[in-house]
Amino acid sequence: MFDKVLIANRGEIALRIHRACREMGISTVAVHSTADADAMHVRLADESVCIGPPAPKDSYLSMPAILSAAIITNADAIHPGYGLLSENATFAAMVEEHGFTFIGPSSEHIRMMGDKIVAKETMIAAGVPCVPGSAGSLEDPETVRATAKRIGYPVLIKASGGGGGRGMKVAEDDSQVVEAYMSARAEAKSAFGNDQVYMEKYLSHPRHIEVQILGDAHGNVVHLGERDCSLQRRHQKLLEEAPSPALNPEARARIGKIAVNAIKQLGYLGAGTLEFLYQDGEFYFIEMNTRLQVEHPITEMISGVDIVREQLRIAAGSPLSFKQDDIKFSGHAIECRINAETSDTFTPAPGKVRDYHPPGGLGVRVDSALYAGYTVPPYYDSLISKLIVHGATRNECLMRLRRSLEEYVIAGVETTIPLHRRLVNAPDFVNGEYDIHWLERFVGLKK
Ligand code: MV4
Repeated sequence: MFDKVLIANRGEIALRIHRACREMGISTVAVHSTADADAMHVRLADESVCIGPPAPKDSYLSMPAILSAAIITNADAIHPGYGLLSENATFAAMVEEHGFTFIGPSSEHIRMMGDKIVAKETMIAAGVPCVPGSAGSLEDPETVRATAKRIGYPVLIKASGGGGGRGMKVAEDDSQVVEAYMSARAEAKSAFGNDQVYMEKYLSHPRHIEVQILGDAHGNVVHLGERDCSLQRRHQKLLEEAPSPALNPEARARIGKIAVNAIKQLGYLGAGTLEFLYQDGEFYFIEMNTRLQVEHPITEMISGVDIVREQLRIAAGSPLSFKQDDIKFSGHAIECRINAETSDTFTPAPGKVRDYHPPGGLGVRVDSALYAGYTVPPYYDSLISKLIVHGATRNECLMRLRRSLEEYVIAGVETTIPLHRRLVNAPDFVNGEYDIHWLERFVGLKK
């Protein structure tokens, strides 16, 4: 096992990784920008290195700065967390070339899944169900119109370099499809420097269901069940739950098998997530994330598995500490993402936290780097806390979540807590009846 791990991230996820390391007897190195000198992840780490000015491109995204920090502290491995450099194949390769272990999959798997066309082709070859669509990239307007006609309108044009919803265009009929194709290409070119696009049948009311998997260097692959991440606004998730209230035991078993089978064929190492759309009883693979995800704690709560601990074990060449049959799924978990944002327009609202009182008690977990007196800086993501609640049943989980949201005090900055308090009482949510479009309507209807 490693003696020392450098954590190339900030905020709550840097703390989360620090905690797993300390419980394994591993010392930690925090890196931070000048804006984060007072951050909790820096205070808790065994050592810290200032790697640059506030702008992420000059600090948390600077590969030379992070590698230099690893060299001078004599770290063994680097954990990238989520966002930032976590899905940068060049960074993963560079970490390994400098003699450190990248705590994540191979740079080849990161690169493969970063290209959505290659990812989809790979999954089709592995027998994973995908949305009907074009075979690879669309090269000319004639093929575009013929493909759309074959799969049937409405269709969706997606950027191969995209993901997370950027650069998508819907076409309702033949009169719109070439225009949609041209504008998707232009947008993709300027956003990702890659104008490759592909086409899929547009699913009108799916749920977003993702499966957490782990693969080790000894041929073991397990899934840790699914998460329902349908509650999103402008591709920003607000609340996630596990298991999905939309799946019956048969569908759950089916998607678990599909995910494990795919990952075995890929020879994938580390933690990963397969994203699916689920509509009318069918799953359709859309993308794979090759990193630890923000919402991983709800999976930990229902499976009892410490996902970051397993990431560290896998990267060190150890086998997973359990087999599929050892995992006993239990109860229900929900995560509320708490952002420092205005409640009306979701604009970032950084500032000083005057008072801080997180909820606690049985079944309540708060992943946050906040403390009273901390100033939320304006340069980074506005996620400041994750409230994660577990209950024996979905209803117990909801009752506990409501009382936790009642208790939670974050004074001085505006947060999404008031929105969560409304959401957990909305009848559709309480009934588990929502798709990927439901939240946009809910936030639009308020007051
Ligand atoms: C889709 C879709 C409907 N049909 N693909 C958006 C993010 C990207 N990861 C995939 N996305 C979608 N792909 C087909 N063929 C609808 C979406 C979509 C969406 C997906 C998941 C969660 C929220 C979403 C919000 C809008 C659109």
